[in-house]
Amino acid sequence: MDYSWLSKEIQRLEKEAAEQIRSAGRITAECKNSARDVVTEVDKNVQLQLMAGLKELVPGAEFFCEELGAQCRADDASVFIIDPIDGTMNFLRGFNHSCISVAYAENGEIKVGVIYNPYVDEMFHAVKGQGTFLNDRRLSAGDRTLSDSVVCVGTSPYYPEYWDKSFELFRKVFDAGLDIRRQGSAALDLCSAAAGRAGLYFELKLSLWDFAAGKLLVEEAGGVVCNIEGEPIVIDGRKSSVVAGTRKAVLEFLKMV
Ligand code: LIP
Repeated sequence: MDYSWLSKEIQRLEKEAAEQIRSAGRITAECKNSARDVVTEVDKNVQLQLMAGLKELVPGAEFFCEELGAQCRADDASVFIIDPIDGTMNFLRGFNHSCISVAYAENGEIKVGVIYNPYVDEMFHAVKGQGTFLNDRRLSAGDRTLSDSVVCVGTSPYYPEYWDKSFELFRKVFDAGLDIRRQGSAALDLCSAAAGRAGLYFELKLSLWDFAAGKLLVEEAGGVVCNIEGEPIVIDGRKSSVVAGTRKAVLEFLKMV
């Protein structure tokens, strides 16, 4: 089945919903599990707007979303995986570096990934088997070695048990590569890897909605995505570590882990 039509419709819905991000005035937030883990009314309203539009596109599809309570199984027959605002803290504090991320999966296989950064009007999109695009330009992850790479890193801020290991690895990749970037949006970090801007990205614990769409973008751009053990990531709803980038950089990184 060709999912190009669905990708185009998701792009349309994300651009429409992004108006809420662009026009947000004074933003209030509530803490979820910690002061670091926040959600705003805009997150919730963007999610509601997306769900209403997506339901029309694929009747009967289920939803696995950051701001929903009860979740379906992410590997059900037909599932939209949504992060309404990835980089919520960036949004709340005005860093202008957040995005909307939607993936569509069937039986645990991601078929469509769409990530929109409204601040710079960058629409990253991929349909399985058809390549990755930034707006209308085809992307390649490239084949940089780690020593020739800028590395995006994530701090897993909601999981203190991962902080020591994360910062130990940050120093190792800083020494091995050109520099590191902590941008605050896993989905946009994966877009950076898909576009060849970053040769490597890793984060030791993420939710499925953070990486579902970006995983397809990197893979369709010729990059590789795995967990910190170097294993394939199973799309079943569980949280996971994520390592993504060029094959050379990922293999070099996994050796140092
Ligand atoms: C965030 C990610 C970020 C990660 C945070 C959080 P949110 O997503 O984009 O890279 O470090 O733990 O998952 O919560 O802003 O949608």
